[in-house]
Amino acid sequence: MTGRGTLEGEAGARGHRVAIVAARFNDFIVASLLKGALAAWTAHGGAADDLAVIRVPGAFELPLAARKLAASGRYDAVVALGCVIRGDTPHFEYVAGECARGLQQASLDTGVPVAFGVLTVETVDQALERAATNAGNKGGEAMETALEMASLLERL
Ligand code: INI
Repeated sequence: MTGRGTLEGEAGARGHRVAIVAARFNDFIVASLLKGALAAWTAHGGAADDLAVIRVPGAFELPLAARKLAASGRYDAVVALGCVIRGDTPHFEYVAGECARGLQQASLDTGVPVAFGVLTVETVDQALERAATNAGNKGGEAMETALEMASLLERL
């Protein structure tokens, strides 16, 4: 509780179980997102035994795996990691759009937080910026969001 009538979660990992589901496509970026997520898990006190990492082929496959993990009852939150780069084809719209829609649906259907750690960018440079090893790593941010939401849902 931070002030009268205000309720928030906090990003503590201790005692929580989390699944990370990460796409292999564009792994030169996703590997950095995964590193960021693992670093955030450890920094917030998470235990190695309470974290599972699951790999899927691409961002399009993230929602189904995330939904099954969320519905399993084994995890307090799921973190989805991937990278969709626009390139020259309309494929981007389908992959990125369905990935985002499906992950939100997985969360709403199961009541388990699913954090959106999927980069949807125009260029490789933009992806590299967001997967950097500093504080701006979107994988780390997604892990913190998942932990905060898991904590909040316990309090609501
Ligand atoms: N998957 C990604 O994760 N990122 C991409 O940029 C991407 N592009 O550009 O095509 C991509 N495509 C593969 C897709 O996610 C599925 O794995 C594939 O269509 C099979 O279902």
